Amino acid sequence: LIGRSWGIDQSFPPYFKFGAATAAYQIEGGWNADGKGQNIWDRYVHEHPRDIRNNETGDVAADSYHQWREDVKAITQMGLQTYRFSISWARILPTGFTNEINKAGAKYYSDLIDTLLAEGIEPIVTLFHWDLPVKIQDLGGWTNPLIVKWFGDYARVVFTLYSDRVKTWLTINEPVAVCDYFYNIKPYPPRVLEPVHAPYLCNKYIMLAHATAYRIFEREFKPRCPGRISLANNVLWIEPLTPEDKALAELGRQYQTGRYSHMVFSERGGWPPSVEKLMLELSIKQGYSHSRLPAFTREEIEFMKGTADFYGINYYTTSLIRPARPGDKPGVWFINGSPELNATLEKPPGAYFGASPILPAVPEGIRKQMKWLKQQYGDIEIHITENGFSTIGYQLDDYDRADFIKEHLEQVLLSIKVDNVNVVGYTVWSLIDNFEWLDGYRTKFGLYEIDFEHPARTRTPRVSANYYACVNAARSLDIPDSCYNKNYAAH
Ligand code: PNW
Repeated sequence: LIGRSWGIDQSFPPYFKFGAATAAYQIEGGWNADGKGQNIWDRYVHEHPRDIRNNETGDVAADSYHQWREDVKAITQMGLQTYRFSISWARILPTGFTNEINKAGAKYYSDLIDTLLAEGIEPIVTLFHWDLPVKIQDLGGWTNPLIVKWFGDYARVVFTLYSDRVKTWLTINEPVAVCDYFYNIKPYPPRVLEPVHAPYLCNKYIMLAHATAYRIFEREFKPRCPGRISLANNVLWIEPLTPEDKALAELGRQYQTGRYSHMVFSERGGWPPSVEKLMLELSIKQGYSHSRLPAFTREEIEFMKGTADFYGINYYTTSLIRPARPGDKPGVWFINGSPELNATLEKPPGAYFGASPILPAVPEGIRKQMKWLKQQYGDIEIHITENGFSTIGYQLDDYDRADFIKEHLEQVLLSIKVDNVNVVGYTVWSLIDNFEWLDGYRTKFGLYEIDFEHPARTRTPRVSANYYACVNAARSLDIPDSCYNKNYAAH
């Protein structure tokens, strides 16, 4: 069939997998259930309730710790092939360290995995989606080099528990958010405002931690339990505001994506050369005797090279870059700019907004980003690990979310069929409404609505769930208008 738009065949290749994604702290609740330890989000929402919209917390969230069978039902109703979820480090290791393994926590994920597999759904498991155990944070978190070993120890426990059944792994969700965002604004755990050194120390050790988990998996588990492992990078796509800003835009991409990819995916390894040079020159000018971007040893460079079996991307938005002008606010990188690049980011005209002011929708960006990744790192397999649209308040008629998914999947088809990019899967953010970090429960991302007033946290499919189920059943975007009806998935 020839599709209605773009003049290309609207069907997805047989190997392409549709799925949906969530993260532990955002859905589970059960924050102190059955011996779970505390993580930085547990501590933060209790100690600084006013920082979060309506003083909300993830104490109960969507209650997936108890209602997970309802999550599996939703995935089954839509007929999805994959479910991406994350494991709470402190639920498995209450102290953060391996001295104590919480049996109830281990069983929780084991039951979830077994039930998914019984329903024919492939689990995609993230080891870390921002919920660091408090003890590890108090010892310096991602700025302490020892975290590389500690994360490896945690990863080994998880691989031991589940690698017989889980075949796709993601180590870290959006290291650029963990390092560049959370150390740049005070009201975000770990509540350490230190944008000068912390982002770069974190950048080095989080990537070494990723590589360590990969090597442990490769050596100790892969031979008996084959599987694939990578990380999920947030790939804000960056375009020049004017033709003069072309070089700056490329530097911006290296700064955003290269700093979390080059050491793993490039042939040469290490930091992206342009960023390494920039940071060294800048640091010397600022009076430091070394670059603020910590160097890798030869050994570390070799150790990290090739530590991914595919590329995971979380794509939400595109920004335009230009040189900073007097009066521009010092940037929080990838939200509005960067003092290092002396650059400011602007929202592209024509972008359309959901509930989030920082994530306007720009569907073409996902295709451009993937083309760039192929050109930078070769013909690597790409899995879209997050892509989603926010709305406000209770409403099931989310035609805008269905359109958002359609417009992005159109771009994915163009990537596959025109650019010959090897995109193998797509997981929508998010399966269900959840705790949207500082925005509490106001901002909704779910294909399924959660009734947060109801103790059972009832799940109800939105129009977007029906639409997505239909696309998945047809394996095509060329589907009847009736797919926009309510209650399709329930049938
Ligand atoms: C993602 N940006 O973070 C996270 O992985 C999810 O946990 C979160 O719920 C979701 O986005 C929606 O916010 C992002 O500025 C943070 O481009 C920032 C950006 C993108 C994604």
